[in-house]
Amino acid sequence: MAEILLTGAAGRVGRMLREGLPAFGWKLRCFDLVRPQGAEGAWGGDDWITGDITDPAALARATAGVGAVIHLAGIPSEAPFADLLHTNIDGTYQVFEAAQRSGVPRVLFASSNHAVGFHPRSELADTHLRPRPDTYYGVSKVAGEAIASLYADRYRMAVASVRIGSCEPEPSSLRSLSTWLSPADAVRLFHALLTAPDLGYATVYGISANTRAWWDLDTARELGYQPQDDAEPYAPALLAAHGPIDPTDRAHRFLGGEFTALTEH
Ligand code: 15L
Repeated sequence: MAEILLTGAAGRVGRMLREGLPAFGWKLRCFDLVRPQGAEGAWGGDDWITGDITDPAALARATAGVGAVIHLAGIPSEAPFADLLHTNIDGTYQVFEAAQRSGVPRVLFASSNHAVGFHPRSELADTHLRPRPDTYYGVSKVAGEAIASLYADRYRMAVASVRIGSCEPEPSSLRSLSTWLSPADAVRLFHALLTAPDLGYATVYGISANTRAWWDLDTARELGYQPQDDAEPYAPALLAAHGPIDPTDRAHRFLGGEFTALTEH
């Protein structure tokens, strides 16, 4: 199998994919601002490139010869607009541009549920929801999805925008009973998207097979994703600690939960 470039490899989701994707046969090349302690052994030498996600020269080196890019790098929550413009929007443009110049045929972009976070949570949301960001962070993910779509159409690259829910070891809130993406399912989802034969351009939600899911997994399943986890076994303990669920609370009224109340200037 070809080597895969993982940007944002030092981050939370990056670490999960670093730990899980090799078991599916993938060889990883990692990219981040820093090389985390403990990553020296398995990720020594040329397998870990340190650099800024907006640096075309570093990205040219990082994308040379890889079979696909998983682009996770970015600021993961609300921040001043200028910072998001630099790291998330320009960074995503630079990654797609470097991938295109290096002839990389497939790029998987880590978008977020916060691209559509201001939609009220009424029924199971499909992947055709219009962008409705809940934060400047959400705006940066909408922009990233637009860049991803452009590169798919203009250069015929296989591209997916993955609107990740709450990717954490265990569901940590009542909201994440609906939005959880287990680490093992995250690995299954990215593996499916790396291997899907007719990807074209796809938008998918990144969650586990949660009984209380708010987002439709049909598109992801059609592309080969077979989630194995469900947040439901964690419900009794979470409900005992925080419950019962109040549907008028923003955490449950909007897809983006409490992000809809964040402001940052
Ligand atoms: C995200 O996009 C964030 O990166 C993550 O930290 C969580 O807040 C997640 O969304 C979520 O909605 O739970």
